Amino acid sequence: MRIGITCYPTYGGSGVVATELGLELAQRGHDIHFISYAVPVRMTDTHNRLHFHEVEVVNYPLFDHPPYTLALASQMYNVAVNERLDLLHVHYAIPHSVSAYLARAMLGEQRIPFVTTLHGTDITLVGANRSYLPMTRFSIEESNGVTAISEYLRQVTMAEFGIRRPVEVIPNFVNCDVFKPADGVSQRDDYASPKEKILIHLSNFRPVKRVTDVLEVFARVRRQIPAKLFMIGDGPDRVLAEWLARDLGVERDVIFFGKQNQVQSLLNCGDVFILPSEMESFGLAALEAMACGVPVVCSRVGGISEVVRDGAEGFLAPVRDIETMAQQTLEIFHNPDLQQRMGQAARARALAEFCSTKIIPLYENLYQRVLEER
Ligand code: GMT
Repeated sequence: MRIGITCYPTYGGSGVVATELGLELAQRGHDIHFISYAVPVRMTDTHNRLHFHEVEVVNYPLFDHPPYTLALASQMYNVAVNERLDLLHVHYAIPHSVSAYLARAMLGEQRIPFVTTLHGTDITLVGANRSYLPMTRFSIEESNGVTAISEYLRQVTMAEFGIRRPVEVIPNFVNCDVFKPADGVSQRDDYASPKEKILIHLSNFRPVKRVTDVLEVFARVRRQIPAKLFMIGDGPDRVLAEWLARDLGVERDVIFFGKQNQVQSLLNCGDVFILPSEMESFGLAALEAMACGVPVVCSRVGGISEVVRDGAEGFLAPVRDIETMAQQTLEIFHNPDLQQRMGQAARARALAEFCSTKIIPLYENLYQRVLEER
């Protein structure tokens, strides 16, 4: 198939999922055309079936806000015609599904179908804002196929948007051959002594990720046991986190890595991964850590409990409950048997439920159905 994929190219879960999907589909023989304003961050590999088409947004003094939605729709139309696309797949409803709707209408007789994948804040935050709600609901209803990345998100979408059409759950996935436990060689000696434990956090440092809770948990853990904290990623709350590390007196044990493309080699150094988010419709970063055989400590919100089972692959705690998360992290750090058991369970769950080999065919089936229904 010839598939156009649109996503936010920046550091964020929906862009990561879209890019990894494109890479996997290219390896399975499909021609993939990414259409966005920049090359997606994880698009580091080249492949003869992978292509990128930049959306140029022309600015003009009259425009307070450049009309990206329209520029994207035009570029979708161009790519669909020039590359004879079979379908478009957009990740994150706003504004991508609206652009796809416009491109499909512009294509007239050649109309190609589009699939929308909902990721989380496009529904829970942005979409639920009254100013965006009618357009988001319309473009979801008009999509030829709609998927949500967890059952939680499917239910929220149906209930809060009053959606009448079916929404299918296709969970996020991980390439278990790339994200895997370190086979003897890991970089951990570069960062920590053998008696130190390593706690890891990876996110886009938005307020919803509660990165300051990560620091608060680490400071409590650090009082009990020698440890290092890896903070991977960047975003609006990074400076806040850096200052808090200093205020808490742990700055020498915290490493801020910024944005990284090869996160698996850093995840491989970890003893525990922590994700204390206010909301998380899936928690892709936790899944990537699990695939590397790292136990996780997460807040019990949204779709996280569909990925992590409390007491099996790690622990879940109420949002903002820093004391419980610190206690849970220490329990794993103090007990190597528990760490090993949870790490193995985490890897096994990633392999059994969320491996790309299992999930990518679900997307291929959906594309096939959508093309047949057309
Ligand atoms: O981080 C976000 O809030 C935005 C969003 C994104 O586009 O990066 O993340 C969502 O999509 C990820 C990939 O499907 C999920 O793993 C995240 O749980 C989800 N974030 C939220 O629901 C807050």
